[in-house]
Amino acid sequence: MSKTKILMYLMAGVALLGAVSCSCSPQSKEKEEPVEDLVMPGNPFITDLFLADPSAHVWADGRLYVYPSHDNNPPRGCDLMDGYHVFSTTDMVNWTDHGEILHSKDVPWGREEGGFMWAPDCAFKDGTYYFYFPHPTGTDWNNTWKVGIATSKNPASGFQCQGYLEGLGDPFSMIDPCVFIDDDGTPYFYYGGGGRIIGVKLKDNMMEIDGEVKPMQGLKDYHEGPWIFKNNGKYYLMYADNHQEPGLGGRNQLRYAWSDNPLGPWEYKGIILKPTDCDTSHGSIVKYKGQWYLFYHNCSISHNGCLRSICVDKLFFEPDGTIREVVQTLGK
Ligand code: FUB
Repeated sequence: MSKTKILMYLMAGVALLGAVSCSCSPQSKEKEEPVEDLVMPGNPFITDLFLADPSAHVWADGRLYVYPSHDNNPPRGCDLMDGYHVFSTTDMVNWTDHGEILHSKDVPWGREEGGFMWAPDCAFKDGTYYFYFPHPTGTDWNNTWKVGIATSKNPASGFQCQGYLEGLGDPFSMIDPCVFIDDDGTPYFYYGGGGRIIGVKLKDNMMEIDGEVKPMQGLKDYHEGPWIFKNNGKYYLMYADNHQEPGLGGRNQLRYAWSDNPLGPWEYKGIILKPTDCDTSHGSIVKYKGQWYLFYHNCSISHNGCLRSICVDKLFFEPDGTIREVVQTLGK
């Protein structure tokens, strides 16, 4: 091959590398996909089970999956929550219940009494689905939390317990895990209730943290339930606050902050969802078929804060990237 040809190939290679790293940069604009104006299911959209804390993801098979926690009926506070189910759809109206994917009895290191299978999340990397769930090891549940990991080659079946994340620090309120994978494939892990929120990079094996955990700075009135996602180069962190309603007690709202870095510092931006009829609030935001959606829970079927139901509404961004407040819809 002539020297000129080699030079030409080298230059083309450099240009290609530039293009690839450019499309991964946090500042890059996302490719617009056409918006499919799907008919909404009406809220709550699953009515035969009590479910809460929905984590929604779109996987490569083109389906939208929801990984909620499961409020068993009758409840005893949140103690008896157990037996995670997974749901999926292609149109928001018809939902498949894929059945139970994990129970406390499948967790070898879990507390003997079972229960306390609280808000989970799921991530996909290199052919494997990683299901993260908070669960205590002891009777003194709030001081013995761990974040367990179960893995599968399928998004809604075959999950096997693999152990738990080490090095996360103080187990008090070590709940509400959330995993965010950046455009360059770097995974980040977040967790935290009781007003404390921690973030850290994960190793590529998705089962070990990579570096020191650090508190997320700049959030206003953080309580629990972090959800991190990215839109047009900005990182967004949604969370439940400590809002109290006079005469009613806790009526948490969903707030958000943004950052140019997945581990902050964050800039508080506003409220996404005012209180539903539940004391807790916890949700996720996902883009499906060109449209953004907010998943969350309310208590509109049971009127009981421990028997919650999952809901979904469309979510819109303003031209400056801020999020327009979502007004929950009820019924069909
Ligand atoms: O569902 C149990 C707990 O209630 C979750 O971990 C919190 O986010 C709240 O929704």
